[in-house]
Amino acid sequence: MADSRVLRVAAAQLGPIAKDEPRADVVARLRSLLAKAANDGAELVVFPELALTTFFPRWFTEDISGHDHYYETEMPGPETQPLFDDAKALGVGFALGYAELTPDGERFNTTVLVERDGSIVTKFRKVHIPGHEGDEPWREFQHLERRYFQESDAGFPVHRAFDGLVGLATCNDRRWPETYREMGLQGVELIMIGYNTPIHYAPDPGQNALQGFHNHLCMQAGAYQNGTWVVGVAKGGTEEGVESLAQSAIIAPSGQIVAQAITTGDEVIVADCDLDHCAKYKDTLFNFATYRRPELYQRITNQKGVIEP
Ligand code: CDV
Repeated sequence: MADSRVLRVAAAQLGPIAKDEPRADVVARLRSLLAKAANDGAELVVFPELALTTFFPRWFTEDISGHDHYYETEMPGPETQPLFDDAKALGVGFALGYAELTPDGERFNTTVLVERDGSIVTKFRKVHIPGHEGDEPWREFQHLERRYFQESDAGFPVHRAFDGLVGLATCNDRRWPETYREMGLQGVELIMIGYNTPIHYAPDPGQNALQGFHNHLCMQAGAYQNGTWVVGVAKGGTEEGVESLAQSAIIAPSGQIVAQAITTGDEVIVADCDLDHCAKYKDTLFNFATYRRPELYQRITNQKGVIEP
């Protein structure tokens, strides 16, 4: 491990990506944000979920292959290779969300994590897939992630990278306490999360006004209860008529927000994340070995996660 474990991290928030915006133009935007972050001294840049395309799950297609052009069949591929080259040249790593189509025809909502030398640390696939699978034209706009992506069964592994223990989650994953706890139990020190969160929630519009609150609530609680840094990065603004939450934030192990985006567009925010700061929580209030007692309250649950009588 390096002497100092202060990692300068950038959250590279994106504004809207138009349906017809060429991949090359999007990559140019990402490269410009990466260069700005590197110029600000960042060693790690976190981009949002599905950062290469518009949020295409809002549109129904009978034949899923009609959306194949939104997916990457290789990472890096010819159009994304420049980002990897920049990372190596600038000595700055990144996390980038994209739609993945495997050679077997499987579709995942994936994030690639790249080290400062341009090498791939891991590819994380989203676990909690929200929304619906069938056509629901009554909605103002649809959220068809369950049509276009399958759930990953690989959970939330933690990786030795960036001189610490780091992990990933994607958008809806951030609302579930077990996401953070799985990684917390592995000693995670920094969790990277990209998101696309429409302000309008069709199943219960009463939640619309609370989107910003819920976004920070779950990430701040996850950080605090597991003594870890959390970097939450939005694709915000109004994309193809749909307004999405911005408010990207870098959160300390205390649960405090130490940096927050002030726009709904392309914006870089940075914070010095001292990975050693995690121990202040992991070794005291949240010393799992000493205080955590799941054996005193855990019950056997069935496959649906329901407690058996
Ligand atoms: N991309 C997402 O996972 N969005 C969900 C919305 C649909 C609720 C989210 O949890 O933000």
